[in-house]
Amino acid sequence: MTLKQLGWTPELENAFAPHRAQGWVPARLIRETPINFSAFLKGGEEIDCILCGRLWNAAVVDSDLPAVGDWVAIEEGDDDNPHVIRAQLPRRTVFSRKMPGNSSQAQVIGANIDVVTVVTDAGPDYNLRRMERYFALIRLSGAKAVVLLNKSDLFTKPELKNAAAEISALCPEASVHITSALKGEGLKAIRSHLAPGITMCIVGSSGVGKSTLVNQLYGEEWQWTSEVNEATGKGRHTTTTRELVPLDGGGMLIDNPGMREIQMWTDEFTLRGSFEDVAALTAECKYSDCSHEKDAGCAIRNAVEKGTLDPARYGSFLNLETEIEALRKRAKKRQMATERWHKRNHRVKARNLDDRIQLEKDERGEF
Ligand SMILES: Nc1nc2c(ncn2[C@@H]2O[C@H](COP(=O)(O)OP(=O)(O)OP(=O)(O)O)[C@@H](O)[C@H]2O)c(=O)[nH]1
Ligand SMILES: [Mg+2]
Ligand SMILES: [Zn+2]
Repeated sequence: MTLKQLGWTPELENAFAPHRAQGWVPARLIRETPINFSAFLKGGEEIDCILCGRLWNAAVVDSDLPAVGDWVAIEEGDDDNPHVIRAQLPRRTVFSRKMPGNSSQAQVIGANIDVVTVVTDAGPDYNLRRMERYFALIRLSGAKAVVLLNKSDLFTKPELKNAAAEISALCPEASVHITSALKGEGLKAIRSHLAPGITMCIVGSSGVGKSTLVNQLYGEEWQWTSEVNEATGKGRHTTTTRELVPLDGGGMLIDNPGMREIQMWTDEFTLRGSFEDVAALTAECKYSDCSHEKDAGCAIRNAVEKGTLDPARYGSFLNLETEIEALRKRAKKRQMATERWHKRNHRVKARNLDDRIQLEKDERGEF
């Protein structure tokens, strides 16, 4: 496996020049655990590596830290010394979501992703509001969107066609395919988005068949899959770590654990992008500060009443605004806390002479 097959580009080669001068080698991260990382080197050799303290300290938020899909510079170790990640190369794209829970931080799902494939079905998992959120996050990432309506063996043709049409209407630029991972149907359509050097990140709720698809595309068992719980209709939460899988036919997949929570981690720009039609209506509201709720002459509410705007879509437009406002407040709070922490931390550090010398070296870019 060459670096190019792993997604290496001339831009990365340029960015890597100063690291090569240090004697470090490029590698792509394929797995992360709380204590270390795994990576592919040129030639496809798999190594375990740790992060150097300088990068750890320099990260202001978790999303600054290396993640699966990132390209890094490795100082190679030996029998007594571990391989160490010394630097991280700029990301071409990054697919993130808001971290689960109350944090306003972003969680990186995958770096340098070309295609994000959302797996769902035409039944229990089908949820257009959730799809809207996925599309907003994919737009923000810079990757291409693909949606799979999986488990087609369990649904009728009209059900599948109708679901595909509704999803396409939300995001016309997305490719929507009907698949059955169980029967190996629709694999060709998925493969059409893959090529040497291309990385596809596979996301979706638990039990929709992500790992089954990865196994089919890989050609043998790569990930364990679980039986569906007959009572709930959901698969057990089997995949626990995200992992980059290279395919023989070219391209790479990142299998992910099922996502229980896909929250907005986005900005106003992206929000407008996914609600352009609704946003265009706001210009016709009678009052410029219209809340689109009870105000008279609201063009959005009129559209709902006339039947030209889906009431559910109107609801999620209002919710997204509220969600983003809350996100902004939390982000600001966090920013202030981070600044305070930094000031305090630097004062403590500076009291110690050794640390001060190290700090100055760090600032000069020495290690
Ligand atoms: N009928 C049918 N069942 C499928 C299909 N694809 C997957 N399954 C079944 O759905 C269950 C869950 O599949 P997984 O591949 O483990 O699902 P997952 O998305 O990886 O789930 P997590 O790892 O928990 O996120 C398994 O029992 C699969 O056999 C399909 O196309 N049709
Ligand atoms: Mg899985
Ligand atoms: Zn209005």
